[in-house]
Amino acid sequence: MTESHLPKDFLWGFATACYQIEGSPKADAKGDSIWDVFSHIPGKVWDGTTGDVACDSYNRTAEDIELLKSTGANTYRFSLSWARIIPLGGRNDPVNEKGLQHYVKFVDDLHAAGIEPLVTLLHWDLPNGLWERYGGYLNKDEFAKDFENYARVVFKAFGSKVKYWITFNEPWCSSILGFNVACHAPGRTSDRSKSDVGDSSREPWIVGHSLMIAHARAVKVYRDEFKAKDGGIIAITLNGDYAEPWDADDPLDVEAANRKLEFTYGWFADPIYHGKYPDSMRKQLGDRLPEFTAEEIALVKGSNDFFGINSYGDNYIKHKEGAPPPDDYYGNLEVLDQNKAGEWIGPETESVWLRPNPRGFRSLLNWLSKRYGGPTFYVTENGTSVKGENDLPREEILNDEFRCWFFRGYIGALADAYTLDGVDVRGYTGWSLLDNYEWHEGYRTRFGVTYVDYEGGQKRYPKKSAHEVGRIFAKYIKKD
Ligand code: PNW
Repeated sequence: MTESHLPKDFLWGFATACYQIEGSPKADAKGDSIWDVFSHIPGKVWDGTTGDVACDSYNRTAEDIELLKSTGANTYRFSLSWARIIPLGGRNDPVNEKGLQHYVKFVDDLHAAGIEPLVTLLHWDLPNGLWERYGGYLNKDEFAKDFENYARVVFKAFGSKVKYWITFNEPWCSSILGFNVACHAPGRTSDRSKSDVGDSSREPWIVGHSLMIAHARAVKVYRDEFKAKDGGIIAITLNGDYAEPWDADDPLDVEAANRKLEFTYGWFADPIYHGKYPDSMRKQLGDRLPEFTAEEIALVKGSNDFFGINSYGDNYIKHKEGAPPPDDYYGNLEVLDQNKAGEWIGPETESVWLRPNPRGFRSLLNWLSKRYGGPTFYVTENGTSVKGENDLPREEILNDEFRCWFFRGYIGALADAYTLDGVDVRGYTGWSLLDNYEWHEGYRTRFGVTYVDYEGGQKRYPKKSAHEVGRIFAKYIKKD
């Protein structure tokens, strides 16, 4: 029997996103993002909190780097705040050197600590200036031009210091959660009990299309103007959990499970790897799903140097009968936690949408690898919340055996996918380095391997998992 392993030069570490950890929303002339605005609207966030302070990471970069070092990590994934770099966001708006240099210094400090930076250009916090000016992602042409300009400013400032770039984090969330479910900024939906504005049947698909074009344009800029001298690679990070049939003997459930993966991953990955949207999406959405022009698809096809994936849990999928309502975004199916036999897909966590199942993660990597011709994968997020964690005394929070179990299972599944199935995976950043602002859930849901005491001055306390992840990778990564 083969012992599962990971390659010698494997990158591993932890991930964060700027709005979730930085705080200091006005520091050094930063502009507002749509999340600065959204989080301050009463009723949008479960505990009424905002990211105004969060983990105070904007003022604690040295502390965060020390923390990373203490875990043994060799990689850190973080995101840049576009509104710190170009406060109003647009291509004719001024660049804010202070905001830009904050991140250049951070990257220098990471290198000095022996940590490879993996940089996300946009993790949901669109400059509010662009939202107000032309509706942000709803205006494909304006948005793509402004994103391209922002990307160029950043590529130029960092040069060869950054070798791993991610254009967007999870376009699925920006589109569906922001323009249909409305739990994320800017909170638009057809559901008039939640918002006066929005069209869930059309806007998410327009937003997704804009994000694809903007991604592809930024990639083209990097390849044409920077790649030869700076030597980095660039891609988009997609999210989605694995999907298994509710009744494995029902071909309609088997088909529905596959369709769910098409509606999450395929929506963005099919155009990049196959040059078109999935047939299942075109069939259900018709002309509500935008068409690529010949010029657009030429730009989008092939626009990934690697496949970035964020995945957490697993689900059982049951097909639905009849025609789907116009706001359906999963492909006319039910997403369930139990199968026909009543078995749970995995244990409960603090997140209603997350039930871990390591076996499903291995299956997901195989599904993606097979469908997209064996690309190189970087897992850019994977982790778990813990049911009731926030209510426990600190000593018990620090002994997060459940999270350790999660990482053992998932990293083991990753090593199995690499060794036994031939999935080409080269890196992994766990979510997250720190407990942080879990968007509309506020601070109650904790994903960190480090406990952050929000009442006690944002002091950091590493949990057991902060060290366990390193021990797990030490076991799998080849030494010679
Ligand atoms: C990711 N879902 O979001 C994000 O990239 C992080 O910023 C976030 O903190 C983390 O996961 C944990 O939630 C997701 O409902 C949020 O399937 C929700 C879903 C998926 C991803």
